[in-house]
Amino acid sequence: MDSEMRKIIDGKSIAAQIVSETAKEIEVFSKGSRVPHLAVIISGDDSASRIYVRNKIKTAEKCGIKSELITLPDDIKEIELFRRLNKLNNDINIDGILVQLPLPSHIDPKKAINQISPYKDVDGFHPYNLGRILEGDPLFVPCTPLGIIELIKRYDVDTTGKNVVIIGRSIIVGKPIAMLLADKSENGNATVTICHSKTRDIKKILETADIIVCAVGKAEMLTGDMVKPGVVVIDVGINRVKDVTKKKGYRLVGDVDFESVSKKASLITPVPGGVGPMTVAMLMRNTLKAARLKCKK
Ligand code: BQF
Repeated sequence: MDSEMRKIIDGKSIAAQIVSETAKEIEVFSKGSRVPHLAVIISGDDSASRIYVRNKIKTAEKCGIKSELITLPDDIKEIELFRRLNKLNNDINIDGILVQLPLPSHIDPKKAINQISPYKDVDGFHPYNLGRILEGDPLFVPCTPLGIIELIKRYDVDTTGKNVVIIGRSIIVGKPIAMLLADKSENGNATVTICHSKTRDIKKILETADIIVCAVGKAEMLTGDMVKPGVVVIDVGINRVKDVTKKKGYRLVGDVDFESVSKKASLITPVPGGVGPMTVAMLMRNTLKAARLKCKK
């Protein structure tokens, strides 16, 4: 493998490895108990969401996780969605519950997530689970931050005392990954800066960055002139850009301009095939964890 290939983080193959490790663990677990069971709720016809849900169910199958897809009409009443969630919470045969976001605009996603039992919350979006990250004693960590930590671990990226700059402050990625990397833990102990749309002089801040996590949802916003040589770059973005040469009429790009940034980075995640597959792999781990949790109760 030449050096240009070595520096591209292969999220796809690490994720496949994790899926096969998890499948083995589930095989053992299932013998003493039963197959872990995941419920996935989707409402609305967001085309990206449908692809994501299909990925998750296919991957669950590979792991030996039983999954149940619940497709609700996009004009579903909030109260009806809550009733469904409550039923799943009380169903002893369900280990993990996931509500695919975005929900239709008339439903408040925070209220919906609040209805999920924190012990079945395999996406880790419930305030209880987010609070446990703040406490430094996480239970369910959101899958994307968890996947990023796992990539950092498997690529032996040392975070102790390093300057990490996170671009994006979302509750699903930016804020949890910031906490995890700053935590007193094996893959933490970093000095973390969170940047966002109101940050002044982001270029000045990026000059200090040993590691950059880019999670803003703006196609190719991070360019080579903004990073220092040797930087480790984690690209969380998945953006569709028009491309008439493609069958679908679009292609996927990250928040990072791969072409220019990869020339300066020592390690970089591609899009697709970087963080994305890791997100799905971590969902499998969280589902097994939920099944194990239930056994203890
Ligand atoms: C890849 C997601 C934004 C908003 C809601 C593999 C996925 C994506 C990319 C995937 C994502 C992103 C998911 C690749 C699930 C990750 O090869 O690069 C897998 O399925 N994801 C989601 O469920 O909701 C999202 C991103």
